[in-house]
Amino acid sequence: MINGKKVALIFGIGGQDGSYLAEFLLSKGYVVRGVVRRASFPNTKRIDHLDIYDDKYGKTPASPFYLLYGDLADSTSIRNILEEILPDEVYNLGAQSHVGISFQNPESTMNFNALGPLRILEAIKDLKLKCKYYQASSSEMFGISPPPQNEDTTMLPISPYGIAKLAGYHLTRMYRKAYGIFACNGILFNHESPRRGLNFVTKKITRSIADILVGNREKIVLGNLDAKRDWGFSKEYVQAMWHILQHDKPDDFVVATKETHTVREFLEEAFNIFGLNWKDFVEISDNYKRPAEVPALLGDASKALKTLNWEPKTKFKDLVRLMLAADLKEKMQEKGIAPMGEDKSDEYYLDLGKELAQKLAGQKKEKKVEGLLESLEGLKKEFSAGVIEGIVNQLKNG
Ligand code: NAP
Ligand code: F7E
Repeated sequence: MINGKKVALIFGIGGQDGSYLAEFLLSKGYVVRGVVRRASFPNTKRIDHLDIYDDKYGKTPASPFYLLYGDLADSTSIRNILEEILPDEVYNLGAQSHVGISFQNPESTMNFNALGPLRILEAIKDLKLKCKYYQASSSEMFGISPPPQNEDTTMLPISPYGIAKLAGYHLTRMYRKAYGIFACNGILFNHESPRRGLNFVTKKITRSIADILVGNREKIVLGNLDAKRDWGFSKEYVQAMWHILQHDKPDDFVVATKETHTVREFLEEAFNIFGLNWKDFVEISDNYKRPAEVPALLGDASKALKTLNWEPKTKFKDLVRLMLAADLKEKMQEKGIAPMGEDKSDEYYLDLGKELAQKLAGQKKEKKVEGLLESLEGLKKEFSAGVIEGIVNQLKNG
């Protein structure tokens, strides 16, 4: 505690969830400290707006917010930070979070995602800290177990990411049971937002549609469209993380919307808003297919609803719209199509997008007609050349 305020320490604060969680905890009056790793190019874009505190207070106990350098692969940094900050709540959101890439980088994924939580928990134990611990566990741990999935579903992961997360999940439970640490798992199903990393499928789709509509690109290249995912809104899911640590006893909770859709349905929903057919814009490449794939996720979050009184409000259709509006806003402002500033509604950008889509459909039609006319010209030439050749041959043969 600092001046009667709870202190939260967030690993992975620069990520999608970390940035929303930091804002949420600050709004609740917490003192927030975040761990970022050194990068050769800024990795704090999502939290730079919180720098206001740095200018005012510096890295002093009085500061509501500041960042420290650390790495989940570096036990020394983790221990030093825990000892210096003496947090009331630790949120471990740091991870190599891309499932596809975990097949290419399995060792570092295991290091950060499995040994990372081990290093934090071991330090909490050794330092005899009285803090609560949140572990960012994942629906990817369910693997090939058929839906719906809840806290009692067998976990059969099939990716290095899922296996590493399952180790983190069990370590969290083990430190709870063996050492009495208030350690909890949030088993979160996919959750997205305008701040989602660019190479996750939802963001890749909404960002590409915005790019297509403003004329930056023509196609989206994707992998498997048949996988089913339960997609929620990150800004709401970080609130569930907090509720999990406020419960009177440490426990594990599924956090999900109880709605599932294929990637194809996401495409349909998004393109339909603009009256466009996704098939005209999507190409499939094996480059984006995984060696093994979780086929279907559908979370049953009844326990969180009953115990924590937590419920998601933003469902699939709203999520698609809010992500599209955010990407359209950014791309339209970049291109000078929409005015700068924050005061326009999502509908404003979606409506502008519909106008651009109509133009695009008109251009596509024109191009198609031009193409057809060109082919007709070609045919005409070939046909007359053929006829002429026939006549010449007939003349030659008497
Ligand atoms: P994200 O945007 O990829 O954020 C992950 C964060 O972890 C980034 O700030 C990253 O820093 C940091 N990080 C990676 N390796 C690190 C290391 N070695 N040391 C210190 N920090 C490191 O992921 P997210 O969507 O916010 O997800 C948050 C957590 O929830 C992750 O653990 C993820 O696996 C888990 N999760 C996510 C979902 C989902 O659908 N979003 C669902 C279930 C569970 P850099 O910017 O430097 O890379
Ligand atoms: O893929 C398919 C892909 O990478 C979703 C992470 O937050 O949620 C996330 O993992 C689906 C998969 O998310 C492309 O094969 C098709 O079936 O957006 P994603 P994910 O793998 O479900 C879990 C719960 C986490 O814990 C993770 O941290 O979409 N897909 N084409 C594609 N996926 C990507 N990324 N790119 C494509 O081009």
